[in-house]
Amino acid sequence: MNDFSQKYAALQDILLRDMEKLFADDVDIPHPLKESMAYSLLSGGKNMRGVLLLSCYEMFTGHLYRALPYACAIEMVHSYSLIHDDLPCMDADDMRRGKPTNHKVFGEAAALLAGDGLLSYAMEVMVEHMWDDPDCSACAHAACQYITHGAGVFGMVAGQCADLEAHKREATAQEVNYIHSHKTGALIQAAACAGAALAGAKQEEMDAVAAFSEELGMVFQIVDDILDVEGDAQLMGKNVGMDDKMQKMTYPRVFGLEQSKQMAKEHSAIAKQALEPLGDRAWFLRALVDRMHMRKA
Ligand code: GRG
Repeated sequence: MNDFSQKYAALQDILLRDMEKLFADDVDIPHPLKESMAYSLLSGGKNMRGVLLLSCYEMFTGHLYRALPYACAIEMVHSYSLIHDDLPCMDADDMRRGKPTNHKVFGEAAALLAGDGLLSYAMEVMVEHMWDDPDCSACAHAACQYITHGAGVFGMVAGQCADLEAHKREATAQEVNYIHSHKTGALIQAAACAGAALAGAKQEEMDAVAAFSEELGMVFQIVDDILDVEGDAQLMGKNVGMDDKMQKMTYPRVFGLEQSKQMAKEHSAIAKQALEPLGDRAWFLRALVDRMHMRKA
């Protein structure tokens, strides 16, 4: 295992242990809500957004101390979005992360509530920790604001809405960029910026993190679209070819497969360039760009 993989696994492990605590035996969430929330949150995803938040925080502070509740929160928001996205009224997917989707196991109503529960639990966890460090409550407030903004009607929810609307007609390149930068990019950028803001990063540092993470979001989504065309369903743990079946507005559909691959390469290079002002401290983020670019799942 190289330094990057070791570091990623270590951060993911710390995050998973913290997320498990949110569903400990003494946490009073009624059955089957608790089981269905935990099923999706702890079901073997990459936890990229949580790891990104932690690594951006650690890059400026050298520790993880205050970042964990926010990393848990962003993973809960991500998990809710996947549960809702898989519902029959949206993408109607039956497999995710190699397992049946939430509504296939718990039923549609329970899955809807599991998503609602994860979103509201995420807000509660962030607000509860807002005053952990009274000297930097402004940092916690900013982190919370990045996450809520990225998740909601100016970010992911707006992107999902535009995505559903775009099925009805041919979309332009501008529209596909809007959809993906909001549906996927907004939460990825929120994770990075929340981590940096919580750490009290200076304005120039925030600018570098924001520029990098915007590009990382693009890389992530373009690769996601490419994998839906030529990825391995077994490796990905979900059905492939779904975008085409549902006539989704994807990069390969609008730009073609080869140009999409070229675009992923270009955005990776710009993402790494944006990290230059941060010097060696950003080694993990540079490697993360490569890993997300080359990923197979
Ligand atoms: C329902 C409000 C609402 C939003 C849904 C996230 C989303 C918006 C839709 C998911 C559709 C999709 C597959 C988008 C592509 C990018 C993406 C979010 C992929 C899944 O993220 P990963 O690969 O998942 O990080 P894991 O399983 O690793 O957590």
